[in-house]
Amino acid sequence: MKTFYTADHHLHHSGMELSFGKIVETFEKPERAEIILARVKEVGLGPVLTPQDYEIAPIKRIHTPDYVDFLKGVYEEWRAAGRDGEVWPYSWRHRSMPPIDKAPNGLDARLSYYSFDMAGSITATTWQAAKRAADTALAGADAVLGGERTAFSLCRPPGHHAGRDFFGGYCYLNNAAIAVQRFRDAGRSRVAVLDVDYHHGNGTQEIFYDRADVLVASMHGDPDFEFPFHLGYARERGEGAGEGFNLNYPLPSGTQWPEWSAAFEDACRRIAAFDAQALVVSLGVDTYKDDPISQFKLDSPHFSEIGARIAALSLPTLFVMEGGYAVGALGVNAVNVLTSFEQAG
Ligand code: OKP
Ligand code: ZN
Repeated sequence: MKTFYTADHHLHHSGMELSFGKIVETFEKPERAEIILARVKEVGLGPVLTPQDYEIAPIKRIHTPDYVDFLKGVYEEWRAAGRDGEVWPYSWRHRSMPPIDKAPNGLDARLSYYSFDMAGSITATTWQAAKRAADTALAGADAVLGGERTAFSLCRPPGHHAGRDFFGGYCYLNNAAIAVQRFRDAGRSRVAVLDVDYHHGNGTQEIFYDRADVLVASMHGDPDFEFPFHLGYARERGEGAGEGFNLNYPLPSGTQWPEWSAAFEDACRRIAAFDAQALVVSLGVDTYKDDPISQFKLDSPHFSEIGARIAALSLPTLFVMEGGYAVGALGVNAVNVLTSFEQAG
């Protein structure tokens, strides 16, 4: 299996985050990608390749032009306003306030408009890193389109919380969604997304919610207690033409393998019935028992089972890296999915 990776991910590093009342080193740190890369090399998964520069067009197939311009330029605006440090939003539209239909003018107001939380900041080079993560996803999609059975896009920062015009949850560009659209634009008529990250992929859901050509299935911590909250309930099944093409499996805190794998099995069967021509896996391994920000109880061998079950779908499959914060086991867990997928070939 080819791995796509670029050291440009180092260009994004929010120094800190606010976690349960304490300012701590961010969990979404550059070391994460290096640990996974080291494990890819250790097991000899296959060649590690640098993605080309795809420029902006494939990103604008998913994200709005105004959002892309904002993300590219906001750090310079921040500096021009006489501020240093990192760009942080800090306040959002509450349900007691009217819905917003266009971007406000002020810098902080626009920061609020184009985000939903302050999990991560925007640094001087965040745009470049996010852009290269999107390139990494696109290169993986192109490898699969070129005839590879599978590929691994070792993206960082992750993407599944980013929507058409917003960042949040450590995510800036939705790498998996950008790859999905690449498959669609190359003529694959139906594409499935299987999001196994611990958190609900609210961005991916929003992007494809009204579309019947992309089936999105996600197992995650119930939004009644877990981030990103408010979205990810089972009742959200898609709208308009997309009705029935969004599948959520919210699960309780403490979920173990039997319950997780039952939901996963149901999702796999629904994907098989969808008759997809490509599969994009949003590969988060923060379902691991020792993950510092998550509440599920999967163990390292379970990630091998996940890979084998995905292989049994017999679909051209792109793995796009999302979350996973237990740095001690992160490489093993992520690569367990990939090696078992290959062995189950
Ligand atoms: C991104 B991905 C801990 C709260 C963390 C943000 C979680 C983002 C997860 N202090 N909140 O889905 O792994
Ligand atoms: Zn996650």
